Amino acid sequence: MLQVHHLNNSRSQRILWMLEELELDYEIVKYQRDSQTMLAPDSLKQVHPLGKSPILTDGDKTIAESGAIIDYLGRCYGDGLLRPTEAEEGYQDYQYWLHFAEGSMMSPMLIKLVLQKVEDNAAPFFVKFIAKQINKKVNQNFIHPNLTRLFAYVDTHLAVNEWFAGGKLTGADIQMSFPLEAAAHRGIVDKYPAILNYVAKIHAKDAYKVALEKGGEYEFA
Ligand SMILES: N[C@@H](CCC(=O)N[C@@H](CS)C(=O)NCC(=O)O)C(=O)O
Repeated sequence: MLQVHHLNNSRSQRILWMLEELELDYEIVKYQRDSQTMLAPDSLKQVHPLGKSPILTDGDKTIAESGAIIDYLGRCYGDGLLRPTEAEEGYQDYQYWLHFAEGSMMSPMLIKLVLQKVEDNAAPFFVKFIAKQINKKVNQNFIHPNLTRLFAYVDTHLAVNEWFAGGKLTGADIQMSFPLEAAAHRGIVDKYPAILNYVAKIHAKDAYKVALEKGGEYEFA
């Protein structure tokens, strides 16, 4: 039986969506973030040494990294769905966006989030003041220009393509859902109508809704 080691409010929500799209039987093992640190509980390290979610187990196989899990499910269980073959149009785009989500999109978003948390939690006043100045400079010189370029690029792609790869829903869409949902939730893509439409479109899908109900707490939907 396929098992998803699922952390609340996390990237593993997209694995549940993928499994629902493929109409597969699976079991969810739920983990709860620490409310202060937001880290996963140590018990997740017993499943995989890094203790990050998602993790998929399939018999004696343990697979981590959401992109690798999505590709594995498409390859082993897709039966022609959600993963173009090498011969099909869209294969290269599928690979590209599957890697782009974590490889290019998530890093500046995470740096932005971490710096903001450092600023918010800094004390006393003069330390907070310094943290604010550092945050402002890094945002101005690095994060903002990078995110603007990345979002504009994604928005341009979505303005002329219904899905990320090959004209139909693939695992690349599922992988891209998390950074785009997180960005929409934080209000940092309000200037990008194609991204906002896309997020609304995936949220309207039946399989997405079922996954959401099964996964529980997920603040980005
Ligand atoms: N690139 C990895 C990232 C995994 C990751 O960082 N997961 C987060 C959840 S969104 C996590 O487990 N955080 C809890 C922790 O680091 O303890 C993937 O896409 O699977």
